[in-house]
Order: sequence, then structure tokens, then C-alpha cells
Amino acid sequence: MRTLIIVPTHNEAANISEILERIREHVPDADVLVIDDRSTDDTRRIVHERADTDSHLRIVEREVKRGLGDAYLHAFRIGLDEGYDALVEIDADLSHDPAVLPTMLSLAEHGIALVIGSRYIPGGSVIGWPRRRTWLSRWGNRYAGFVLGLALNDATAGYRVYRADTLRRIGLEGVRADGYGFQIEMTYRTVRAGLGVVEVPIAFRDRVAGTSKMHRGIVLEAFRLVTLWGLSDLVTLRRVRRTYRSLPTSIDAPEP
Ligand SMILES: Nc1nc2c(ncn2[C@@H]2O[C@H](COP(=O)(O)OP(=O)(O)OP(=O)(O)O)[C@@H](O)[C@H]2O)c(=O)[nH]1
Ligand SMILES: [Mg+2]
Repeated sequence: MRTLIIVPTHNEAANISEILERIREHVPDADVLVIDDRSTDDTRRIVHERADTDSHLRIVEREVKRGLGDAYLHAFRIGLDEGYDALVEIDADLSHDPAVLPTMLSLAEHGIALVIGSRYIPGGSVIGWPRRRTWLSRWGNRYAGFVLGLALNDATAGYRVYRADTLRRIGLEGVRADGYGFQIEMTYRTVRAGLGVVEVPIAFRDRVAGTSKMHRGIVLEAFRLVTLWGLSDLVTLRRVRRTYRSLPTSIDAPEP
């Protein structure tokens, strides 16, 4: 499987070297694309230096900070145009351990449309977050799962493998959310298309270096959009029809 690992960055100079090294250690054959939005620290210089000796590493530099969702959409389009089979999302801040990637990629290779590195299934964990943040993330996920009928535990997770055919099937047009909302929107599209999603347990570690780029607006956007999509499912009976379609189409009746 030709794999493109996408690493979004905005001022991640303190983490970028280590994450790139660890990715190389665990997935030596994959291509890596750093998509940087207007970093003002040394992030770009560090990536350029490494790219000089690593032909499988490159950087896309954008001069406007357009948000995580927009950065991933940009990188997905590049990956699809270039014919990759699998596209990986991983944060630059070392919260996601690249050691799990071979397992996730092998599931994708075996046909799983979307593989999610999940904090909230048995074996998964969150290390270093204050209790309030874990609570918000956990209940936010429960809310999204319930309202949208996702049957998943970690739809906001940012550690994922998409098969390229999944992205082609669900389409990237009209995806409008950023941050957590973006992850939920892409998951929702995948589930709605009837494609298989599998969660793999991960130990998520809070960032040790650098500063967070998430803010309250992103949480509120996710909440607002999830509620809107849920209501629209309700009004259009879309979810009811989806459940109905997934039922067995014929039941063998006993011969009279
Ligand atoms: N290209 C790009 N990358 C971004 C943008 N915002 C955040 N990122 C990167 O996306 C990843 C996730 O962002 P984080 O700030 O770590 O968000 P988080 O993991 O939800 O929260 P913390 O770990 O607490 O910071 C990191 O690698 C960031 O550098 C953006 O606007 N553009
Ligand atoms: Mg982070």
C-alpha cells in the first residue's frame, strides 16, 4: 500500500524532529507530508533540513493559518491526485505514538475504510490531561455518537488512517468543520456511506512541549454542527432509513 503520512503543523519546532524520527522508525517506507500553516518558529527550517537528506519527506507551506480541517483537506487532495492508497492523520505534538501505525495500516490494507486510534475503548487511555478536559472530550464523544448514531467511542480523534477509496467515495466537497468538528464530520460521512470503521486502542499523551492551538470556538463549532446534523437526520428520517437499509434484505421463510 502506498502510504502518505500527513503531519499538520503550526509552530511545532519543539516537537517536529522527534515525531518525524519516530514515524521513520516505525513506518520506514511511507512518504511524509508536513503541511505547515504560517509557523513563525523554526518548524519549517527543521523540516527543510531533514528533507534535504530524506527524499520521502516534503513540506507544503501556506501563508495563512486556515485551520486543521482545511490543512487536511489540502493534503488529502494532494494524496489522492498522486495516487496514494492510504492517507494518515497524525498530530505533530507527540500525542500520537507512531508505534501503533503498522497495526492501523494493516487494518486499512485489509479493507477497513477508516481506522481510528481511539482513547475511549478498552486498552485506550489519556495521559496527562486535567480531569475536566478528559470529561469534556469523553462526553462530547458520547453526545456526537448518540446524536449521529455513529456506534463509535472516539469520533473526535485526530489519529487516523483513511483508505484513498474511502475519501473518494465520501467526497471532500462541502466539508466545512474545523478541528474536532472536522474529525466528526469525516467520520459521519464514512458511517453514512455504509463503510467499515474500526477503532484501535491508543495511549494518548498530552503535549509536553509547544502550545495548544485548540480553543473554545472549535469545541462550540463541533457541538453546534453535531446538533444541526442530528436534527436534520431526524427531520429527513435519514437515520431511520439507514438503519432499515442495513437490515437483512431477505429472510428465508420456511417452506409451507
Ligand atoms: N497546518 C495546520 N496545522 C494546525 C493548525 N492548527 C493546529 N495544527 C496542528 O494540528 C495538530 C493538533 O493541534 P493541537 O494544538 O495539538 O490540538 P489538540 O491536540 O486538540 O490540543 P493540544 O494537544 O492540547 O494542543 C498539531 O500538530 C498542530 O500543530 C492549523 O491551522 N494549520
Ligand atoms: Mg495536540
